[in-house]
Amino acid sequence: MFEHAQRFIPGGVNSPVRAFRSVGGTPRFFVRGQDSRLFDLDDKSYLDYVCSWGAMILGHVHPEVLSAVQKAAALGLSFGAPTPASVEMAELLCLLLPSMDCVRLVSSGTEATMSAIRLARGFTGRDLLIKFEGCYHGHSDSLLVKAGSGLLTLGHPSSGGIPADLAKHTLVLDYNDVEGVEAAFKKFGDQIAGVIVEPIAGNMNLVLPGRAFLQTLRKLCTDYGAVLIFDEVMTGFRVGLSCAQGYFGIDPDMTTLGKVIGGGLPLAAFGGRRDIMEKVAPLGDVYQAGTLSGNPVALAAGLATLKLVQLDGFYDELEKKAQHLCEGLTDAAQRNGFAFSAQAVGGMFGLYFRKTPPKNYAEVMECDAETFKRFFHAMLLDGHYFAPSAFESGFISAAHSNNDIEETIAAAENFFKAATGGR
Ligand code: KE4
Repeated sequence: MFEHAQRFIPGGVNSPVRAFRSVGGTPRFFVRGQDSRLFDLDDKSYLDYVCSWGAMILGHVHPEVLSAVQKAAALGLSFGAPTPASVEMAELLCLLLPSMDCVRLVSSGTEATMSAIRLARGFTGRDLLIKFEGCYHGHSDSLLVKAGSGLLTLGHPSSGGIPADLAKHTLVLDYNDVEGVEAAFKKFGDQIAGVIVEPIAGNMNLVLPGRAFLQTLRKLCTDYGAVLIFDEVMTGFRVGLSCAQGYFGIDPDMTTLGKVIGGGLPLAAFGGRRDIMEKVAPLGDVYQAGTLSGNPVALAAGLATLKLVQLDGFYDELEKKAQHLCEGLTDAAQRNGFAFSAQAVGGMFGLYFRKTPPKNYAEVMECDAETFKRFFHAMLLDGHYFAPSAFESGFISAAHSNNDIEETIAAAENFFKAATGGR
């Protein structure tokens, strides 16, 4: 199937990470999901720790989500016009995230962050954007930029097709480097339109923000009139009901959301302070639009999902399971002499072939990616599907049972016991 796919789809995949390039081997083609499991073309089952990169927080084919989607679909798939459900979702997001006065719905995280950046530039009349090495915010042009050669030198394209003239308006700093951020604001302060950050980094594997990092971003953006954008596409309703901003008690000026809020269907959002959001067309001169924005069927999946995550104890339960997995894997690895660590926040986790969890991009790069590859394939063969990259976070759903997790820990134990050269 993979060979056949490559005849019609570049690399045989519709998103690069799915091609298994960083772990080698042949990607699995899934045909259905059920609760905590996925089933491939050969009907082999896998415990799913990717959860569609975080979206499937309730597990696959949750009956209440499925029935909401079926009901909505029977009433029409798309109207390209306002619907009551879009107002219900917008109101719910603003209720759950007090930092958001109003919000616009879009269809992907990339659209959300691309729009938020354009808005920050339109609102401030400035061009310069700050992002951090190792953070991923989707694939819009201003975000596919890597750090300049020296410290505080303006960015260069990290992808083909990005004009250097555009990339130079993005400054890439080190995640958790408080001094670096202070120096950047000192040097570029009144040119900075905004700072976009993953408040818990999940795209270089899971990296937690240092105590002062987010507070420093908040203070400097306030002092210099720059827009602080928390990209919570991954952390939003994944780490807790008040997202990462509630977890750390910091209000950004704007927030981007995705994944969980769509319950697996294409739904994302950008929102924030009213004075900023009022710059968006048709109120203001920052244009943004979308044929399927606020799609009624996607809204049905998202609203059904967000209803269920609000149930008492949902996130405590989820985090307990994620921590159980992390502790079990760490214990199995370390007892067999492997340099291994793991950590969980809410329903997302990081596994590292390194003695301690990395605190920044450079430390992430020290993880033993070769051993991760061996771990990944041994677990895949045994029916446990982790993200096919050492530099991605893992996810757990409410459908994962403790037995599922014990099964995964036992499989890992077998790998660590059998694998020679444990360090
Ligand atoms: P999408 O355009 O893929 O919906 O969202 C982009 C995005 C924006 N911001 C954050 C913090 C994200 O994590 C993402 C997407 N995350 C990746 C996982 N590393 C999606 C998987 C993929 O690219 O196929």
